[in-house]
Amino acid sequence: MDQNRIFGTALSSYIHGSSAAIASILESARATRQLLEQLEFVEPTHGDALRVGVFGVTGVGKSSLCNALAGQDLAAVSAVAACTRKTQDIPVVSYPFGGKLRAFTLVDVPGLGETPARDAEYLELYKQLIPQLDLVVWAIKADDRAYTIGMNAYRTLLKSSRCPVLFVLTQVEKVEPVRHWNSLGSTPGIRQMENIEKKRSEVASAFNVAEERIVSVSVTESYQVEQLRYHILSMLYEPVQASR
Ligand SMILES: Nc1nc2c(ncn2[C@@H]2O[C@H](COP(=O)(O)OP(=O)(O)OP(=O)(O)O)[C@@H](O)[C@H]2O)c(=O)[nH]1
Ligand SMILES: [Mg+2]
Repeated sequence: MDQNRIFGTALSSYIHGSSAAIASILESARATRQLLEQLEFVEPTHGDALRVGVFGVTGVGKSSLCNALAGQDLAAVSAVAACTRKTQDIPVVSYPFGGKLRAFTLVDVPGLGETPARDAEYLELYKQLIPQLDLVVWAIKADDRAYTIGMNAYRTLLKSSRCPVLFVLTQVEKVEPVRHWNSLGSTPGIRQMENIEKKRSEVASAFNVAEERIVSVSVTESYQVEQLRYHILSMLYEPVQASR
């Protein structure tokens, strides 16, 4: 489904003549296909209870992302105030291509940046959690450009940690020009896609991570949520060896 959308957007950019957008959309489709091809997994490398922490600044949509990935509204969400106050385990089960059950647990946590006192408390909470995690999903709101809190926390907690990190740009339908969002296909418009790609590269350089480790998602538009789930699975489970 996501792939069809991507090709739909690529076709539309072809019609409207934006070669940079075509290139980035096709690259995104190629990356998706590569991920999908890896979806026959061998056993987990990290034991049975795979745990994925969802970290980031308050309001970026961590709890909403957890609910979307789990396919159930298990975590409370707020449109107006910092919401999550305690960690919450959220189970996710998946049968990639009708194959073997693949499961992991998302750990939803309170967000950073509310007050200095809360930050101290929550940073300590993140720090205690990291040794129990197999992966951290670090969420950044796509239309946010104030990185200080997130960057400091990431550097302090994870830069030298062995825990892998996957970055997620959330709420990408809010990237300008907002009115270009393609509601019919639920995909970004061409100019939005160009700006999302620029944002990915900016975040890659700010946080010093590879662009391939940054996935863009919109929960309200169900855009690339499936792709994110596959990306998480591919980082948790070893792909089958080419010789098998
Ligand atoms: N437009 C839009 N809004 C979203 C999206 N994802 C989440 N939101 C909204 O963003 C607001 C904050 O979402 P939460 O999931 O509570 O954010 P959070 O990061 O868990 O916040 P804390 O628990 O305070 O750390 C809510 O109003 C959500 O409905 C999205 O993809 N698009
Ligand atoms: Mg929350």
